[in-house]
Amino acid sequence: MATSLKNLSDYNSDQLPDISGKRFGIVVAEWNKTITDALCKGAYETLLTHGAKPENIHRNTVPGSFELTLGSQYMAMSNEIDAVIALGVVIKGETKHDDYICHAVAKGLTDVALKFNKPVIFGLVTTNDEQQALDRAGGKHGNKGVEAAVTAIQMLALHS
Ligand code: DLZ
Repeated sequence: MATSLKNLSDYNSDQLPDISGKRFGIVVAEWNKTITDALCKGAYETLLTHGAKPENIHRNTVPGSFELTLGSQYMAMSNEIDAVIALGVVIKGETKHDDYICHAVAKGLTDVALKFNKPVIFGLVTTNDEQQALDRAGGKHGNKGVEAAVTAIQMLALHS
């Protein structure tokens, strides 16, 4: 199979390729729902801004970030999805749960991407407290959902 590879650095957020025919899956964790909804809104609107059709953007929710891996696999295994964006917020607590979840999700999403040879974007916000998460979900540090969507578009452009 012939593959034309381009450099990721050929693209920036103002010069993204046409995605009008691309199909996206957004998987959103319900823990910290207000914040993950803001990430999802950022990702969804970014895809629309860059030409994706609303009917080509599919959204699924999963209970918590730990479930993002399997939720993403369900999306990635579909022939009707070209790229998956996984969104969650993990806030540090008194125990090491955050470490376990974040490592599992990072490894899991990597495995899904390689298994299905599709972009599966790691849109997990991992912070020490809720304010830091809000700052990254449309606050003073931007919106990681937007970044995740741009990354998905960039990755799709690498493999045409
Ligand atoms: C259990 C748990 C905890 C303590 N914290 C978070 C969190 O900050 N963010 C998140 O998305 N999910 C959390 N969860 C839930 C786990 O991701 C998972 O849903 C449960 O352990 C069930 O597998």
